[in-house]
Amino acid sequence: MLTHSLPTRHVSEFAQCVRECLTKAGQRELPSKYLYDEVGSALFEAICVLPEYGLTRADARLLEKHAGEIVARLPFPIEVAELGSGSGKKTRWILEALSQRQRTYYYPIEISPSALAACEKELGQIDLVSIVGYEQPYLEGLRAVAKRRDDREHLLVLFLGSTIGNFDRAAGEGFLREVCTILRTGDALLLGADLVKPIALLLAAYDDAVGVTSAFNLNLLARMNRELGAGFDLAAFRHAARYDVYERRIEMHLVSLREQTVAIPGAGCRPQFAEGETIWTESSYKYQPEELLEMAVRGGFRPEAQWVDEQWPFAETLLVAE
Ligand code: AVJ
Repeated sequence: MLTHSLPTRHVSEFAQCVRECLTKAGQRELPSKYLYDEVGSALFEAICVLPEYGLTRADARLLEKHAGEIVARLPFPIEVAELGSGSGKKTRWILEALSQRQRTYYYPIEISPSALAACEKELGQIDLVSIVGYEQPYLEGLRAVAKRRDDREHLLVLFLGSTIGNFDRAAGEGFLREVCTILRTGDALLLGADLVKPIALLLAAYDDAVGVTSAFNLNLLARMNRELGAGFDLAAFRHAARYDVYERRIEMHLVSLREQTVAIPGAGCRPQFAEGETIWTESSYKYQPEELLEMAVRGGFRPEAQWVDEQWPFAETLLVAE
């Protein structure tokens, strides 16, 4: 197994971002990608099996059910790149269907080294599938993958699990456009996105009874303690999931339970928090099925097909680069 990684950069980038995000006035906000250190990635895997969090199971169900049809609509030969592979479990169906037609290269692009390792373990044993992991940000990794293929090789990009929901709508569309510029005409993007559904279901999915999502969120404070020597008292913050009806998004916040000042030596700052003030740690935008098609068209793609899960509204949309 081969992994292309960029080792030392992350901690200092994290420190710099924490400093910028926590010292500015107004709503504090940390990018959600920092939730996924080794502990966070393990907690996210646990979230995926919670009864309240139907998203991952819906994604996997659709891929298992329609892998044959998805693969039948792709050009050949083709290589597969996945943006944010996570553990890679859901990807098995696509790779197995593809490998019945051709030897397949699979490039998981993932900033979490532990998730990348899990993915290599999960998918490394499939016949006729070769894995080359890229421990890089999505677009950098995708550019590297796109560059190494030969002229006749097409690319299927997987962007599953509603990771697109972490971008706001404009940025999500911009991201699709960026992906499209890296691709050749006829290359494909399979986009998995969570759909709007009753608010009570969404709130429960992001604030489960066992408290795994709360731990996932609070781990960001623990991570700052571990990596930046910060002095966060985890008992002085609580997890909150909110739904913004107008924006159609779930927000995760860490609410300060009292007025407090926290030293973060590794980031060179001492942010103050008023009682009730929050750090906004994640947005999860929810979509209408047609809206995904419109975004994709504006991003340079032609919609080829869309599948929606019946049990938990979630869409798999197959897009072709024009
Ligand atoms: C992996 C970004 C799709 O937004 O639903 C799960 C992350 N956050 N529970 C999501 C998450 C809280 C998840 N994504």
